[in-house]
Amino acid sequence: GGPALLSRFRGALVGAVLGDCVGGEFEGAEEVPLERVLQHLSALEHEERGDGILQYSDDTAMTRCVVQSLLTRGIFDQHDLARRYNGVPPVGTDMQEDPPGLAPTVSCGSCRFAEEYRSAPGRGYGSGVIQVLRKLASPRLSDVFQPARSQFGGRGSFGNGGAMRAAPFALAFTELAHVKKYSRLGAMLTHYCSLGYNGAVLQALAVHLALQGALDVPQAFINSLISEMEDVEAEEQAVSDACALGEPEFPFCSRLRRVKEFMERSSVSIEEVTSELGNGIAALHSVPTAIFCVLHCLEPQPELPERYSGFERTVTYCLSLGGDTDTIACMAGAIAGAHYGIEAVPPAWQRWCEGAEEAEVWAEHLYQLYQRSLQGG
Ligand code: R7I
Ligand code: MG
Ligand code: MG
Repeated sequence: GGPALLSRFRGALVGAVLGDCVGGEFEGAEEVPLERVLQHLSALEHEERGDGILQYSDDTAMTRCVVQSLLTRGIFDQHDLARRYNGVPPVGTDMQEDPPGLAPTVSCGSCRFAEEYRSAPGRGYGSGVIQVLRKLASPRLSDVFQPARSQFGGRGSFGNGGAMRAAPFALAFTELAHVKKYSRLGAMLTHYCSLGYNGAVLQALAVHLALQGALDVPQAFINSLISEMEDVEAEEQAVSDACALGEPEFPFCSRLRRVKEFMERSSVSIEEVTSELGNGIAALHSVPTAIFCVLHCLEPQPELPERYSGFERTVTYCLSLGGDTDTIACMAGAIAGAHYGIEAVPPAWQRWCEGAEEAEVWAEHLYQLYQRSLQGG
């Protein structure tokens, strides 16, 4: 039952891009009246828009690196991915040509990567991650994880930059163990702290489960996430990072349990969500929040327009939390898109969001890769 798998793939990637694009408007805002969010979104329904296209930020720029690396290499390749993050065309690849398996409409030329790199500050990258990206450009670098490891006094970043680009790992790998392993490594290239890369694992797991239709039974969905993360967070590094940063043991699990408590309540205020789950740039303060947004909006909300699809409700709710709105909406958009499918994603929004069309193409190619993998090829 539910949407076809290809529709879920398209929903996940287009959903992530739209969340990033529409969420950018409120990034960093402390309080966002719902009225303003609804105004911002209804402006997308007009044929003409004075403000023009909504541009994507680093969330999408880095997601596209993950997608293109996975598609070009057909496997996880940390060296290829590191170069893409940084904007340097991978060595030994003639980047004037499109990689095998990619439609010519997808621009993969070196100009495009360089463009991504040059526009880095304008795309709103985290202040720490820019240093990592610069170091990844060094031709003398042999250990691609070294720059990330040396961040923040040697502990690595706990920002949500690994999690915001984790969705494609759920679309490229059919097996749960692979989704966990590669989303972790993909994040570790910039986020070496377990509180950073485990956020990416959690986000990839949520998308993976949503693709299987697991959100049809919300309680089972959150229980699966908690039990998977109990495993992930039992790792020695996770235990010592949590202790060093003054977090409780199993920090993601404890936030997910809070999500579960919220699900059982008849009403939860925005203030409770932002103070207890968070809306900040740390992965711990945003990935469980994004998951909550999806779960909370599975049912119609009295304060939202009745005609809104579940996807629209989810993104609207994310924006109304304020804080790191582009990233929370990007992550929740990916999960919600995987659950509801592309049919729930409004075409009007897609028209005004940069990168939405390209995300459709990524989805189709990742779907083909996924199907080949299912068939054992
Ligand atoms: O995580 P990252 O890529 O940033 C992603 C965010 C998203 O909201 C994007 O939309 C964009 O706006 O930025 O970038 P990092 O620089 O690795 O981490 C983000 C910020 O988190 C850093 O600039 C720090 O302020 C903070 N931070 C830390 N602060 C102290 N100690 C991350 N890790 C640490 C830490 O270990
Ligand atoms: Mg951003
Ligand atoms: Mg952000």
